[in-house]
Amino acid sequence: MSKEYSSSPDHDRDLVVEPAKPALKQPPLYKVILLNDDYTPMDFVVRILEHFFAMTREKATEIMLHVHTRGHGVCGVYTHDIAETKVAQVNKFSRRHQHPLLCTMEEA
Ligand code: TYC
Repeated sequence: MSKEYSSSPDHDRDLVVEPAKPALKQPPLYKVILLNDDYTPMDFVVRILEHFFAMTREKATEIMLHVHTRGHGVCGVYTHDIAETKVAQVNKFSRRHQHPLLCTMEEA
């Protein structure tokens, strides 16, 4: 290499070296939310929470009662596609059983 283009310490003085940006970042997370209504039976909501969110009977009952008294509640936090799938599964299952239960999602 010629003298002019060599990277000897003499020629590096004006270079600013930035640290590399991390190549990966955490994906955004979404809360899956259950909404209260006046018609869906309590035991149906408990069944949903057990089946689609792998809750114990006790945890499912606690969340159902929270939704019943407060109007809405979080069933779980997931990446976008998993949250979307859970919402679709719950709403489809509820419609199939002719209940108005609504499930939705929002960024955590
Ligand atoms: N409020 C309903 C009732 O009294 C029960 C219920 C709970 C419905 C939670 C929806 O997300 C819900 N039968």
